[in-house]
Amino acid sequence: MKDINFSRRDFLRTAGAVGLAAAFGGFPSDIFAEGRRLYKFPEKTDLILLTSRPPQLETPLHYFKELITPNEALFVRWHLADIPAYVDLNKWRLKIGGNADKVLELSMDDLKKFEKVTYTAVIQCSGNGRSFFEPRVPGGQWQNGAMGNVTWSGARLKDILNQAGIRAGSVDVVFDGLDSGPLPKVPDFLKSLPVDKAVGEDIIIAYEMNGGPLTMLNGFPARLVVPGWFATYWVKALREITVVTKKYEEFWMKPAYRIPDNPCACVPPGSKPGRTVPITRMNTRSLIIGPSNGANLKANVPVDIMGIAFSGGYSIKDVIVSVDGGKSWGESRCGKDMGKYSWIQWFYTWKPEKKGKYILMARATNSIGESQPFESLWNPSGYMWNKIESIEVNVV
Ligand SMILES: Nc1nc2c(c(=O)[nH]1)N[C@H]1C(S)=C(S)[C@@H](COP(=O)(O)O)O[C@H]1N2
Ligand SMILES: [Mo]
Repeated sequence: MKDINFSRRDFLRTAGAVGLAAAFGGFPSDIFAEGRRLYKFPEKTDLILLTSRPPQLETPLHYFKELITPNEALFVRWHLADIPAYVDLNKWRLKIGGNADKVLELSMDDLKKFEKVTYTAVIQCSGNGRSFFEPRVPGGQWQNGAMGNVTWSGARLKDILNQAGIRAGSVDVVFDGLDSGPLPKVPDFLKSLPVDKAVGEDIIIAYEMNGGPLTMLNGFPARLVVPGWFATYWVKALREITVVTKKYEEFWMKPAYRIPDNPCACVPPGSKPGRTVPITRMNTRSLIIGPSNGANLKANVPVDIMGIAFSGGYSIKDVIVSVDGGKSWGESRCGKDMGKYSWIQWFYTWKPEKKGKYILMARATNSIGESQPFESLWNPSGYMWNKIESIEVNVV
């Protein structure tokens, strides 16, 4: 691996020169994971760097051996270069307005007066796994680390909207964060939910992740959590919520973050879809976390194959495992059930008898029968990757 000529001292000098914005630059570490150099950003551990401005950081796979992803290891994805580097809670207010009876301006203390709801939910970028699509698609070339499993706490969005009093004729609820882009070139990152979805029981404005405050890069002081749905809706560093009477279709809802409007959300590789709809619920996925791809195992020694599985708000029914490239399958044992939005760990004990190369595969099915395809379902944005993953190990 060629070393890039960039010391920490150089970095700090560069950071000083470009001012405050660079407070959120990272610096390169000497650690590599999966052949990629890791970078260290404020409040985060060494993560895989996709871009630094805006920060896009991927979690190395070995963190997924844990049921819960630590705050410092959770992936980071921002779209716009100007992201908040500091928020003064004495001044920060979450404004709720639009087609409502009253305008609310909630401080953090106000937010904490609403009933506190806690659950564990997978957060996953729509483009997780994008780098595996063939033919390649443009966008962040994520491998499998644009996801994590986090215990979130916060106030129900429904309770807050009820306090504001949604008026008749409301259609969408629009969410805005503290980040901004170089307007008018890049539109502000605004996302919307249909009103019916927004008042759902489980949607929260989270002010805690894993029992602590949100890290700056993961949306301090508060973010939307839409469990079961892709993270594009989980607007970070919330500033304003607006109830609107027309379908909201600005840039980040249309044309961005849309999938082909058909049951597979796919089109023939290389082609363009006719009709599209906003991406919403996550599909079913499983991953093999251990042993790692390319590992050497010993013949006649039992090994616990371990992985994770999750789906968009429906529990995992089973995860089947193959150690012969998909010819035969056996059922794995699932670990502790942390609820329908969490991932579940699975285990499969295998004693390879003969030396040689083996292809290991895992396939999850959720409680409503949704599973994973043997061939990838292509779409031009590289969303919803959930092809059955396979890894190769050597028995020596
Ligand atoms: N304010 C704001 N919120 C945002 C985004 C953003 O660019 N700005 N990106 C969204 C997308 S696409 C993803 S994948 C998640 C990433 O959340 P994380 O950085 O906490 O992992 O944040 C979502 N919320
Ligand atoms: Mo994303």
